[in-house]
Amino acid sequence: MTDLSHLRVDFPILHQQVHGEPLVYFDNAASSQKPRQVIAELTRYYELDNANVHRGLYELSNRATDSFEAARKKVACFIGAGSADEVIFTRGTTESINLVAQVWAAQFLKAGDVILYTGMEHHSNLVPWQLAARRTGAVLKHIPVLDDGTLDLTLLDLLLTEQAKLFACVHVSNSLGTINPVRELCAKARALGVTTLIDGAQAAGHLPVNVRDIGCDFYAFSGHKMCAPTGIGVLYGKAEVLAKMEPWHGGGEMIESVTLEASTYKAAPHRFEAGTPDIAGVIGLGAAIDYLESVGIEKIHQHGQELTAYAMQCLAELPGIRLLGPQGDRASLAAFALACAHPHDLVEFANTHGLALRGGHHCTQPLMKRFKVPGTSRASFYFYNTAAEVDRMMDILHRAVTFFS
Ligand code: C6P
Repeated sequence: MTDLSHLRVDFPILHQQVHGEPLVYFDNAASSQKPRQVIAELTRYYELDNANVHRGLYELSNRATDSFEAARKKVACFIGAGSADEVIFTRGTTESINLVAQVWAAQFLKAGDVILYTGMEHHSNLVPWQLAARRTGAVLKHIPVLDDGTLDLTLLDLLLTEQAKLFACVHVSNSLGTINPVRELCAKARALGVTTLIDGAQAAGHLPVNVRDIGCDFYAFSGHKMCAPTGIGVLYGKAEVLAKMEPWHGGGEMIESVTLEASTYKAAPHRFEAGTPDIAGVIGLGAAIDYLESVGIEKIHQHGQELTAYAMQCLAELPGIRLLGPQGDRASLAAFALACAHPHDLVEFANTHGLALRGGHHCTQPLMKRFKVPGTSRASFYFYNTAAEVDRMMDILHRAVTFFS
Protein backbone atom coordinates (compact mmCIF):
# COMPACT_ATOMS: atom_id res chain seq x y z
CA MET A 1 0.00 0.00 0.00
CA THR A 2 1.22 3.52 -0.82
CA ASP A 3 2.72 4.79 2.43
CA LEU A 4 2.54 8.52 3.08
CA SER A 5 2.77 8.24 6.86
CA HIS A 6 6.02 10.26 6.87
CA LEU A 7 3.81 13.31 6.15
CA ARG A 8 2.02 12.98 9.51
CA VAL A 9 4.80 15.00 11.06
CA ASP A 10 3.43 18.00 9.12
CA PHE A 11 0.05 17.76 10.91
CA PRO A 12 0.50 18.72 14.57
CA ILE A 13 -3.17 18.13 15.37
CA LEU A 14 -2.92 14.41 14.64
CA HIS A 15 -0.49 13.81 17.48
CA GLN A 16 -2.82 13.97 20.45
CA GLN A 17 -4.82 11.72 22.71
CA VAL A 18 -8.60 12.01 22.84
CA HIS A 19 -10.34 10.41 25.82
CA GLY A 20 -7.06 8.74 26.72
CA GLU A 21 -6.52 7.09 23.33
CA PRO A 22 -4.63 8.25 20.23
CA LEU A 23 -6.77 10.40 17.94
CA VAL A 24 -7.87 8.73 14.71
CA TYR A 25 -9.31 11.45 12.48
CA PHE A 26 -11.59 9.91 9.87
CA ASP A 27 -13.83 12.89 9.10
CA ASN A 28 -11.84 14.33 6.25
CA ALA A 29 -14.84 14.60 3.91
CA ALA A 30 -16.26 17.16 6.36
CA SER A 31 -12.97 19.04 6.70
CA SER A 32 -9.33 18.10 6.28
CA GLN A 33 -6.56 18.91 8.74
CA LYS A 34 -4.01 21.62 7.93
CA PRO A 35 -0.26 21.08 7.57
CA ARG A 36 2.11 23.34 9.49
CA GLN A 37 3.29 24.77 6.13
CA VAL A 38 -0.17 26.28 5.60
CA ILE A 39 -0.42 27.45 9.22
CA ALA A 40 3.05 29.02 8.89
CA GLU A 41 2.07 30.85 5.72
CA LEU A 42 -0.99 32.33 7.46
CA THR A 43 1.22 33.48 10.35
CA ARG A 44 3.81 34.88 7.94
CA TYR A 45 1.15 36.84 6.09
CA TYR A 46 -0.34 38.33 9.28
CA GLU A 47 3.07 39.06 10.82
CA LEU A 48 4.70 40.62 7.77
CA ASP A 49 2.33 41.55 4.92
CA ASN A 50 -1.15 42.13 6.33
CA ALA A 51 -2.96 44.90 4.41
CA ASN A 52 -5.94 45.24 2.12
CA VAL A 53 -5.50 44.13 -1.49
CA HIS A 54 -5.90 45.94 -4.80
CA ARG A 55 -6.17 49.40 -3.24
CA GLY A 56 -2.96 50.46 -1.52
CA LEU A 57 -0.06 52.10 -3.27
CA TYR A 58 2.30 51.12 -0.51
CA GLU A 59 4.59 48.16 0.10
CA LEU A 60 2.43 46.00 2.41
CA SER A 61 -0.65 46.28 0.20
CA ASN A 62 1.43 45.53 -2.88
CA ARG A 63 2.87 42.44 -1.23
CA ALA A 64 -0.55 41.25 -0.06
CA THR A 65 -1.96 41.82 -3.56
CA ASP A 66 0.93 39.95 -5.18
CA SER A 67 0.45 36.91 -2.88
CA PHE A 68 -3.33 37.04 -3.37
CA GLU A 69 -3.12 37.13 -7.17
CA ALA A 70 -0.31 34.55 -7.20
CA ALA A 71 -2.68 32.21 -5.34
CA ARG A 72 -5.32 32.77 -8.03
CA LYS A 73 -2.78 31.68 -10.66
CA LYS A 74 -1.91 28.60 -8.58
CA VAL A 75 -5.60 27.64 -8.39
CA ALA A 76 -5.97 28.11 -12.16
CA CYS A 77 -2.99 25.81 -12.80
CA PHE A 78 -4.14 23.31 -10.17
CA ILE A 79 -7.52 22.79 -11.89
CA GLY A 80 -6.33 23.29 -15.46
CA ALA A 81 -8.29 26.50 -16.06
CA GLY A 82 -7.48 28.47 -19.22
CA SER A 83 -6.75 31.64 -17.26
CA ALA A 84 -6.62 33.00 -13.71
CA ASP A 85 -9.54 35.27 -14.68
CA GLU A 86 -11.73 32.17 -14.64
CA VAL A 87 -11.09 31.68 -10.89
CA ILE A 88 -13.54 33.46 -8.56
CA PHE A 89 -12.91 33.34 -4.83
CA THR A 90 -15.93 32.55 -2.67
CA ARG A 91 -16.51 31.27 0.86
CA GLY A 92 -16.80 27.68 -0.31
CA THR A 93 -18.65 25.22 -2.53
CA THR A 94 -22.04 26.28 -1.17
CA GLU A 95 -21.48 29.93 -1.96
CA SER A 96 -20.03 29.11 -5.39
CA ILE A 97 -23.13 27.15 -6.37
CA ASN A 98 -25.45 29.82 -4.98
CA LEU A 99 -23.68 32.46 -7.07
CA VAL A 100 -24.49 30.54 -10.25
CA ALA A 101 -28.00 29.58 -9.10
CA GLN A 102 -28.74 33.24 -8.46
CA VAL A 103 -26.90 35.20 -11.14
CA TRP A 104 -26.79 32.79 -14.07
CA ALA A 105 -30.22 31.31 -13.36
CA ALA A 106 -31.90 34.74 -13.14
CA GLN A 107 -30.52 35.66 -16.57
CA PHE A 108 -30.82 32.42 -18.49
CA LEU A 109 -33.65 30.33 -17.00
CA LYS A 110 -37.30 30.81 -17.87
CA ALA A 111 -40.53 29.02 -17.00
CA GLY A 112 -40.61 25.46 -18.33
CA ASP A 113 -36.83 25.09 -18.72
CA VAL A 114 -35.45 21.97 -17.08
CA ILE A 115 -32.82 21.97 -14.34
CA LEU A 116 -31.37 18.47 -14.24
CA TYR A 117 -29.43 17.17 -11.25
CA THR A 118 -28.84 13.76 -9.75
CA GLY A 119 -30.28 11.80 -6.85
CA MET A 120 -26.95 11.88 -5.05
CA GLU A 121 -26.45 15.64 -4.76
CA HIS A 122 -25.43 17.30 -1.52
CA HIS A 123 -28.07 19.78 -0.32
CA SER A 124 -25.71 22.52 -1.55
CA ASN A 125 -26.32 21.39 -5.11
CA LEU A 126 -30.06 20.83 -4.65
CA VAL A 127 -31.52 23.64 -2.57
CA PRO A 128 -30.05 26.53 -4.61
CA TRP A 129 -31.63 25.01 -7.75
CA GLN A 130 -34.94 24.48 -5.99
CA LEU A 131 -34.88 28.16 -5.05
CA ALA A 132 -33.94 29.08 -8.63
CA ALA A 133 -36.82 26.96 -9.94
CA ARG A 134 -39.23 28.76 -7.59
CA ARG A 135 -38.02 32.12 -8.83
CA THR A 136 -38.01 31.30 -12.54
CA GLY A 137 -40.68 28.63 -13.01
CA ALA A 138 -38.06 26.14 -14.22
CA VAL A 139 -38.80 22.44 -13.75
CA LEU A 140 -36.61 20.12 -11.64
CA LYS A 141 -35.66 16.63 -12.82
CA HIS A 142 -33.07 14.18 -11.54
CA ILE A 143 -31.08 11.15 -12.66
CA PRO A 144 -31.89 8.33 -10.20
CA VAL A 145 -29.27 6.37 -8.27
CA LEU A 146 -28.97 2.60 -8.71
CA ASP A 147 -28.64 0.12 -5.84
CA ASP A 148 -24.87 -0.05 -6.36
CA GLY A 149 -24.57 3.71 -5.76
CA THR A 150 -23.94 4.72 -9.37
CA LEU A 151 -26.16 6.88 -11.58
CA ASP A 152 -28.80 5.19 -13.72
CA LEU A 153 -27.38 6.32 -17.03
CA THR A 154 -29.86 4.22 -19.02
CA LEU A 155 -32.22 7.18 -18.42
CA LEU A 156 -29.74 9.79 -19.59
CA ASP A 157 -31.11 10.14 -23.13
CA LEU A 158 -34.58 10.66 -21.69
CA LEU A 159 -33.52 13.26 -19.12
CA LEU A 160 -30.61 15.13 -20.65
CA THR A 161 -32.31 16.75 -23.62
CA GLU A 162 -32.32 20.20 -25.21
CA GLN A 163 -35.07 21.19 -22.78
CA ALA A 164 -32.53 21.00 -19.97
CA LYS A 165 -30.82 24.34 -19.62
CA LEU A 166 -28.65 23.45 -16.65
CA PHE A 167 -27.11 20.17 -15.57
CA ALA A 168 -25.71 20.12 -12.02
CA CYS A 169 -23.79 17.05 -10.91
CA VAL A 170 -21.55 16.06 -8.04
CA HIS A 171 -18.09 14.86 -9.08
CA VAL A 172 -17.57 12.63 -6.02
CA SER A 173 -20.47 11.74 -3.74
CA ASN A 174 -19.80 12.60 -0.08
CA SER A 175 -22.26 9.92 1.05
CA LEU A 176 -21.48 7.03 -1.29
CA GLY A 177 -17.94 7.63 -2.53
CA THR A 178 -19.12 7.29 -6.14
CA ILE A 179 -16.90 8.98 -8.72
CA ASN A 180 -19.24 10.16 -11.47
CA PRO A 181 -18.19 10.12 -15.17
CA VAL A 182 -18.36 13.92 -15.33
CA ARG A 183 -16.30 14.19 -18.51
CA GLU A 184 -18.72 12.01 -20.47
CA LEU A 185 -21.75 13.69 -18.92
CA CYS A 186 -20.46 17.17 -19.74
CA ALA A 187 -19.63 16.14 -23.32
CA LYS A 188 -23.22 15.01 -23.82
CA ALA A 189 -24.58 18.19 -22.20
CA ARG A 190 -22.30 20.37 -24.30
CA ALA A 191 -23.46 18.71 -27.52
CA LEU A 192 -27.02 19.70 -26.57
CA GLY A 193 -26.10 23.24 -25.54
CA VAL A 194 -26.80 22.54 -21.84
CA THR A 195 -24.78 24.55 -19.30
CA THR A 196 -22.98 22.37 -16.73
CA LEU A 197 -21.99 22.85 -13.11
CA ILE A 198 -19.87 20.27 -11.31
CA ASP A 199 -19.75 20.15 -7.51
CA GLY A 200 -16.13 19.26 -6.88
CA ALA A 201 -16.18 19.58 -3.06
CA GLN A 202 -14.99 15.99 -2.55
CA ALA A 203 -12.83 15.78 -5.65
CA ALA A 204 -10.47 18.78 -5.63
CA GLY A 205 -7.32 17.94 -3.72
CA HIS A 206 -8.21 14.25 -3.70
CA LEU A 207 -7.95 13.26 -7.34
CA PRO A 208 -6.61 15.00 -10.45
CA VAL A 209 -9.09 17.65 -11.64
CA ASN A 210 -8.79 19.37 -15.00
CA VAL A 211 -11.76 21.57 -15.77
CA ARG A 212 -10.90 21.93 -19.45
CA ASP A 213 -10.63 18.16 -19.80
CA ILE A 214 -13.95 17.72 -17.94
CA GLY A 215 -15.40 20.38 -20.24
CA CYS A 216 -17.74 21.90 -17.63
CA ASP A 217 -18.94 25.50 -17.59
CA PHE A 218 -18.68 25.82 -13.79
CA TYR A 219 -16.73 23.86 -11.18
CA ALA A 220 -17.16 24.56 -7.45
CA PHE A 221 -14.98 23.50 -4.51
CA SER A 222 -13.94 24.38 -0.95
CA GLY A 223 -10.44 25.02 0.38
CA HIS A 224 -11.03 23.51 3.81
CA LYS A 225 -11.42 19.98 2.42
CA MET A 226 -7.97 20.17 0.81
CA CYS A 227 -5.66 21.42 3.58
CA ALA A 228 -6.56 25.13 3.25
CA PRO A 229 -8.30 27.26 5.90
CA THR A 230 -12.07 27.32 6.32
CA GLY A 231 -14.00 30.16 4.70
CA ILE A 232 -12.32 30.09 1.31
CA GLY A 233 -13.58 28.40 -1.83
CA VAL A 234 -13.53 28.64 -5.58
CA LEU A 235 -15.94 29.00 -8.43
CA TYR A 236 -14.34 28.21 -11.76
CA GLY A 237 -16.34 29.61 -14.66
CA LYS A 238 -15.54 29.31 -18.36
CA ALA A 239 -14.47 32.76 -19.62
CA GLU A 240 -17.18 33.08 -22.26
CA VAL A 241 -19.89 32.10 -19.76
CA LEU A 242 -18.66 34.54 -17.07
CA ALA A 243 -18.44 37.32 -19.65
CA LYS A 244 -22.22 37.17 -20.14
CA MET A 245 -23.07 37.20 -16.44
CA GLU A 246 -24.33 40.16 -14.42
CA PRO A 247 -22.59 40.97 -11.12
CA TRP A 248 -23.74 39.29 -7.90
CA HIS A 249 -23.05 41.41 -4.82
CA GLY A 250 -22.56 45.12 -5.37
CA GLY A 251 -19.92 47.11 -3.53
CA GLY A 252 -16.27 48.03 -3.58
CA GLU A 253 -13.75 46.33 -5.85
CA MET A 254 -16.27 45.06 -8.42
CA ILE A 255 -16.86 48.42 -10.10
CA GLU A 256 -15.19 50.39 -12.86
CA SER A 257 -16.93 53.68 -12.14
CA VAL A 258 -19.80 54.83 -9.94
CA THR A 259 -22.07 57.86 -10.09
CA LEU A 260 -24.98 58.60 -7.80
CA GLU A 261 -27.28 57.14 -10.44
CA ALA A 262 -25.50 54.12 -11.90
CA SER A 263 -22.27 52.11 -12.10
CA THR A 264 -20.20 50.16 -14.55
CA TYR A 265 -18.56 46.93 -13.53
CA LYS A 266 -15.22 45.20 -13.85
CA ALA A 267 -14.83 42.01 -15.83
CA ALA A 268 -14.54 38.58 -14.16
CA PRO A 269 -13.25 37.57 -11.71
CA HIS A 270 -13.39 40.92 -9.84
CA ARG A 271 -16.95 41.57 -11.00
CA PHE A 272 -18.00 38.70 -8.67
CA GLU A 273 -15.77 39.60 -5.70
CA ALA A 274 -17.35 42.64 -4.03
CA GLY A 275 -15.81 43.94 -0.81
CA THR A 276 -12.65 42.94 1.04
CA PRO A 277 -12.00 39.26 0.30
CA ASP A 278 -10.66 36.60 2.67
CA ILE A 279 -7.08 37.57 1.87
CA ALA A 280 -5.43 35.23 4.37
CA GLY A 281 -7.74 32.42 3.26
CA VAL A 282 -6.73 32.86 -0.37
CA ILE A 283 -3.02 32.95 0.52
CA GLY A 284 -3.57 29.86 2.71
CA LEU A 285 -5.26 28.13 -0.22
CA GLY A 286 -2.21 28.90 -2.35
CA ALA A 287 0.03 27.36 0.32
CA ALA A 288 -2.23 24.29 0.51
CA ILE A 289 -1.93 23.81 -3.26
CA ASP A 290 1.87 24.08 -3.00
CA TYR A 291 1.77 21.45 -0.29
CA LEU A 292 -0.54 19.05 -2.16
CA GLU A 293 1.53 19.41 -5.32
CA SER A 294 4.69 18.60 -3.37
CA VAL A 295 3.03 15.35 -2.27
CA GLY A 296 1.53 14.67 -5.72
CA ILE A 297 -2.20 14.46 -6.47
CA GLU A 298 -1.83 11.11 -8.26
CA LYS A 299 -0.15 9.68 -5.19
CA ILE A 300 -2.85 11.12 -2.92
CA HIS A 301 -5.54 9.56 -5.11
CA GLN A 302 -3.81 6.19 -5.22
CA HIS A 303 -3.30 6.17 -1.46
CA GLY A 304 -6.98 7.03 -0.94
CA GLN A 305 -8.15 4.23 -3.20
CA GLU A 306 -5.90 1.66 -1.59
CA LEU A 307 -6.75 2.66 1.97
CA THR A 308 -10.47 2.68 1.16
CA ALA A 309 -10.30 -0.75 -0.50
CA TYR A 310 -8.59 -2.05 2.65
CA ALA A 311 -11.18 -0.40 4.93
CA MET A 312 -14.09 -1.74 2.86
CA GLN A 313 -12.63 -5.24 2.99
CA CYS A 314 -12.25 -5.04 6.80
CA LEU A 315 -15.68 -3.44 7.32
CA ALA A 316 -17.39 -6.15 5.26
CA GLU A 317 -16.52 -8.63 8.02
CA LEU A 318 -18.44 -6.74 10.72
CA PRO A 319 -21.63 -8.60 11.69
CA GLY A 320 -24.84 -6.86 10.57
CA ILE A 321 -23.08 -4.29 8.36
CA ARG A 322 -24.51 -2.76 5.20
CA LEU A 323 -21.95 -0.96 3.06
CA LEU A 324 -23.20 1.77 0.77
CA GLY A 325 -21.75 2.88 -2.55
CA PRO A 326 -19.90 1.18 -5.39
CA GLN A 327 -17.59 -1.72 -4.71
CA GLY A 328 -14.95 -0.98 -7.34
CA ASP A 329 -13.53 2.41 -8.31
CA ARG A 330 -14.50 4.82 -5.54
CA ALA A 331 -13.32 7.82 -3.58
CA SER A 332 -11.66 7.71 -0.19
CA LEU A 333 -14.59 7.17 2.12
CA ALA A 334 -16.61 4.27 3.45
CA ALA A 335 -20.23 4.73 4.52
CA PHE A 336 -22.11 2.02 6.34
CA ALA A 337 -25.12 1.17 8.47
CA LEU A 338 -24.92 -1.28 11.38
CA ALA A 339 -28.00 -3.29 12.30
CA CYS A 340 -27.27 -3.02 16.02
CA ALA A 341 -26.73 0.74 16.42
CA HIS A 342 -28.03 4.07 15.18
CA PRO A 343 -25.22 6.03 13.47
CA HIS A 344 -25.30 8.74 16.14
CA ASP A 345 -24.87 6.18 18.94
CA LEU A 346 -22.08 4.46 17.05
CA VAL A 347 -20.23 7.71 16.37
CA GLU A 348 -20.54 8.72 20.04
CA PHE A 349 -19.17 5.32 21.08
CA ALA A 350 -16.26 5.76 18.63
CA ASN A 351 -15.57 9.21 20.06
CA THR A 352 -15.07 7.78 23.55
CA HIS A 353 -12.15 5.83 22.02
CA GLY A 354 -10.62 8.80 20.20
CA LEU A 355 -12.06 7.86 16.80
CA ALA A 356 -13.64 10.72 14.82
CA LEU A 357 -16.30 9.37 12.42
CA ARG A 358 -19.32 11.21 11.07
CA GLY A 359 -22.87 9.96 11.53
CA GLY A 360 -26.11 11.28 10.04
CA HIS A 361 -27.56 12.12 6.66
CA HIS A 362 -24.44 14.01 5.50
CA CYS A 363 -26.63 16.70 3.92
CA THR A 364 -28.00 14.16 1.43
CA GLN A 365 -31.47 13.46 2.80
CA PRO A 366 -32.93 12.33 -0.56
CA LEU A 367 -30.15 9.76 -0.83
CA MET A 368 -30.85 8.41 2.67
CA LYS A 369 -34.50 8.04 1.69
CA ARG A 370 -33.44 6.28 -1.53
CA PHE A 371 -31.44 3.72 0.47
CA LYS A 372 -34.07 3.53 3.24
CA VAL A 373 -31.70 4.40 6.07
CA PRO A 374 -32.13 7.19 8.65
CA GLY A 375 -28.45 7.98 8.21
CA THR A 376 -25.09 6.26 7.96
CA SER A 377 -21.76 6.20 9.73
CA ARG A 378 -18.92 7.42 7.57
CA ALA A 379 -15.16 7.05 7.72
CA SER A 380 -13.47 9.40 5.27
CA PHE A 381 -9.73 9.35 4.68
CA TYR A 382 -6.95 11.62 3.52
CA PHE A 383 -3.35 10.96 2.62
CA TYR A 384 -2.09 11.24 6.22
CA ASN A 385 -4.30 8.35 7.36
CA THR A 386 -2.83 4.88 7.65
CA ALA A 387 -3.79 1.21 7.49
CA ALA A 388 -2.86 0.97 11.18
CA GLU A 389 -5.57 3.57 11.88
CA VAL A 390 -8.08 1.49 9.92
CA ASP A 391 -7.09 -1.46 12.12
CA ARG A 392 -7.76 0.67 15.21
CA MET A 393 -11.14 1.69 13.79
CA MET A 394 -12.00 -1.97 13.25
CA ASP A 395 -11.00 -2.84 16.79
CA ILE A 396 -13.28 -0.08 18.13
CA LEU A 397 -16.15 -1.06 15.80
CA HIS A 398 -15.93 -4.72 16.89
CA ARG A 399 -16.15 -3.52 20.48
CA ALA A 400 -19.16 -1.40 19.48
CA VAL A 401 -20.92 -4.39 17.95
CA THR A 402 -20.43 -6.34 21.21
CA PHE A 403 -21.59 -3.32 23.25
CA PHE A 404 -24.77 -2.63 21.24
CA SER A 405 -25.79 -6.23 20.45
N1 C6P B 1 -19.89 18.04 2.74
C1 C6P B 1 -19.55 16.39 4.51
O1 C6P B 1 -19.83 15.56 3.65
P1 C6P B 1 -19.11 23.62 1.99
O2 C6P B 1 -19.84 23.41 3.29
O3 C6P B 1 -19.68 24.74 1.19
O4 C6P B 1 -17.63 23.68 2.15
O5 C6P B 1 -19.33 22.27 1.15
C2 C6P B 1 -20.63 21.81 0.87
C3 C6P B 1 -20.57 20.51 0.12
C4 C6P B 1 -20.99 20.50 -1.20
N2 C6P B 1 -20.93 19.37 -1.93
C5 C6P B 1 -20.45 18.23 -1.43
C6 C6P B 1 -20.36 17.02 -2.30
C7 C6P B 1 -20.03 18.17 -0.09
O6 C6P B 1 -19.56 17.02 0.39
C8 C6P B 1 -20.11 19.33 0.70
C9 C6P B 1 -19.74 19.28 2.16
C10 C6P B 1 -19.54 17.86 4.15
O7 C6P B 1 -19.25 16.06 5.64
C11 C6P B 1 -20.45 18.61 5.07
S1 C6P B 1 -22.13 18.07 4.98
